[in-house]
Amino acid sequence: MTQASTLTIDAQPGPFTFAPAKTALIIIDMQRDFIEPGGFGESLGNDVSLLAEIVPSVAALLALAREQGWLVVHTRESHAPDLSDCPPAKRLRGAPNARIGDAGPMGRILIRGEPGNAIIEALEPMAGELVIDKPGKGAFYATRLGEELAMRGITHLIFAGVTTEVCVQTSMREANDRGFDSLLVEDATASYFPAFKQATLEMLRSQGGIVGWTAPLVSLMTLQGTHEHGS
Ligand code: TIU
Repeated sequence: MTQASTLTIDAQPGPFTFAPAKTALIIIDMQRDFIEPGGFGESLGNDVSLLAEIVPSVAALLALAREQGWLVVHTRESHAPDLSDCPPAKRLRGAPNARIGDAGPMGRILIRGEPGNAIIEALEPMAGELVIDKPGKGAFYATRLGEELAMRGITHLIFAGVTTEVCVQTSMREANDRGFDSLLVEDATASYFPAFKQATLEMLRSQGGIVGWTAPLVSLMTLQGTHEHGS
């Protein structure tokens, strides 16, 4: 298969140009803990239905990435069962119904290997895709993500997932400081707070793209079926 060396899509604050062979889709934390009732998101007092609404868009984006041959990376916010990678400041913050590590209806909250920590069924990772367990909000902090991307010569990142202003924004800012060009897919990300999502989209692309680009899914879907098949 041969591919166009670069592609350009409509985005804000301007066109986003990327080389498919050097691009990764990063799907942030589409795990049951955040999307389904009974997990970490709900324990913090949030209405999780707002997040479930984006599942079809993220699934369409994931299918496009697979068709186009982009590297696919799934992240999960998660901690070791002994909580050795969970700072007390994170566990003790606020007054949730259940804290990280406590038993919930989907197993221990935000703990690696528990049912609630799994990526939702509609977005299940395939063989060959990377799954990165991250103890922080950012996908680069205390993970092997930076090395995995460097090893593959990845320069451009397309972001989706939850929540827009917490783990997605933190990861995109970490990526920016590491020299990646990043684009956030507007309707493939969600927040428990719609106003925070909107503010995040605007701040990321402000000042000429101070953190990166944003685009609706339809901008990317124009690529569907466009890659060239050759020898
Ligand atoms: N609470 C919230 O909005 N988000 C998180 O705790 N983690 C992620 O964003 N994944």
